[in-house]
Amino acid sequence: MTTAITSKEVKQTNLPKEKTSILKDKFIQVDRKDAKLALAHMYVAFTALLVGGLAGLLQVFVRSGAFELPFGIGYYQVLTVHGVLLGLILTTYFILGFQLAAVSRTAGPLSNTQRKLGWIGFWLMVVGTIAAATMVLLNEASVLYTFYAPLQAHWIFYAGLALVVVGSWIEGFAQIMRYAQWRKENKGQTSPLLAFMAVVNNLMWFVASLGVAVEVLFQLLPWSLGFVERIDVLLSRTLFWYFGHALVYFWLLPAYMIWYVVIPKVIGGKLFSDALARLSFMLFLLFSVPVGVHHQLTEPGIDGFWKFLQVVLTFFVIVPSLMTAFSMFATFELRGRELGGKGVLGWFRQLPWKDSRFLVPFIGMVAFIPGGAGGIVNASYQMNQLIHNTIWVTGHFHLTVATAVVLTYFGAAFWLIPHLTGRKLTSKMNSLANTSGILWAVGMFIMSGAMHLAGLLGAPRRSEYSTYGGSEQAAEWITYQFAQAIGGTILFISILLIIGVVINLIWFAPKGEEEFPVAEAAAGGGKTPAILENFKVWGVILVALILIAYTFPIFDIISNSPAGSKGFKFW
Ligand code: HAS
Repeated sequence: MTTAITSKEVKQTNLPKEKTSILKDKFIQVDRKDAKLALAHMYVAFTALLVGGLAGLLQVFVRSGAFELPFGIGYYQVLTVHGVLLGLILTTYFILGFQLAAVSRTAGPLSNTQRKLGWIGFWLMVVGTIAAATMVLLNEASVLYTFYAPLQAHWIFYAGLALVVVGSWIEGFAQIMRYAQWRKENKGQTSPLLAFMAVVNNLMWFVASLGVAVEVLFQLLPWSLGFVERIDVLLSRTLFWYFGHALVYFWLLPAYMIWYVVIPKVIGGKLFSDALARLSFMLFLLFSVPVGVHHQLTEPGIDGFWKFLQVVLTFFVIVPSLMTAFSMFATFELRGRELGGKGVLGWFRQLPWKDSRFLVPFIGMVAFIPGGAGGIVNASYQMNQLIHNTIWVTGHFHLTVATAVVLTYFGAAFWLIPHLTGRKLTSKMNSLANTSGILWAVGMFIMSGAMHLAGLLGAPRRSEYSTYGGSEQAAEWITYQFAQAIGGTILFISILLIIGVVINLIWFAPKGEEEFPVAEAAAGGGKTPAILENFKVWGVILVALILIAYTFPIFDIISNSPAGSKGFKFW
């Protein structure tokens, strides 16, 4: 069931070439040794969810003005725990574990060397996570998840994050090796879609994380170690956002893998178009990096022309998401009509609303409609002046990463974890999972809605509760802050339910088999053009775009660099 299929074996089947893609389904299970590695990632990811979620609950309580943190714990310390654990740790571990399972499931089991690399990467990440987390808990690194200079953390915090990145490179490299091996053994054939998508996401991650690696190694580490006294703040932020915006697509693409490939199978349908899915991933590879300056539209020191150029490129990166929306609607409608749905919306009722593998990610998709629309507002040069650094932005990313993305991850965990542990999702756990998704939707609607509205009234983000000296404007925000606390509490209850389901699926659910769903492409979708797998062509365009978008701004920043700033610790 899990042995690699060679091109010789493919020939022996005497199937016409265009039909051989069905043979990819020979791997219907993740290899048991690979499953162990994938599962190790899930342990860390869901521990991060619990602790990070608790930190989030404390935060909304503090911001309501009705609660003070005990034992001298600082607000910014808790905010750093929340952002780092949920934004960086939960996501990175889930993504790498899921992608590893997806590659093993669709391209075949990893070789011993590839798996060993996977474990080395995993343990490096764990060591790095523990080092960074210890510094945050000791209150030596309350610099939030963006670790902006001139806030200065202990050097061990930066070194820990660097280890997480290096570990993730090694793991990503192992996945790419397995994909390359598949292509070598199956010359001339279209590769399994999920494995291809995992490779694109890893490549994007390599290219993007070079920015943060340079920032950490050449700026933050020497500065925090005291080798240099001052830091060029604008350069460090530009390098961070070169990485930071692609980071959000590194989170998003695994959710898209699940939307494109898994969900159609869960609902009993087909993937709308293999070529469209690959094209959208290649467009993400091209446009997710040269757009980071849209996070710096209000910053002095970057010429307006370059800001404008990156805003234009940002509008290009919206296109693959619109393609994805189109593809998902088409998949749902085709399947709903196949099941007998009539009229304009009759197909909608036919979808499997009681299946948590579908419902929970679906809630994520719906949330991405206002989440994405908010992103378009943010990216609009003039409107950004209104919302930048307000809690509107926090509302935006709680709809995107903290709903669209993570609800899709959770929906996937509900079949992936039992698939890896050899257990079954029972109907009781399925109902609990659905309840958690619905609670999440309610909690997030209240919390994120209040954040958006308060942001429009000028409430700042990244800030502790304050009446700002009894100002009238700050008084307007308090009702919304209370609403955030109510929404946040509902979200925390949802997290507890999710953790309960996950614990059941790891240790207590009945033994059995749970499917790793992988959809086939619909007939009539056409043959996938080979150019979509030609990484050299796309790589050249990517490098050209990055050089165009970043060479002059970075040259400008370095050549007009001021004296730089000393480090600050305000906590
Ligand atoms: Fe964003 C700030 C622009 C997407 C995350 N973003 C952030 C920050 C985070 C974040 C974490 O231009 C804060 C960073 C910080 O700490 O400072 N964002 C965009 C744009 C998009 C976008 C243009 N963001 C995301 C995604 C994220 C994410 C995805 C995480 C995963 N964002 C910005 C900008 C800022 C920003 C500025 C800086 C603001 C500032 O000034 O600080 C686009 O990619 C969005 C495109 C998406 C769509 C939606 C398509 C809809 C789909 C769902 C279909 C639904 C179906 C369901 C099929 C156009 C695909 C069927 C439904 C039925 C009802 C049947």
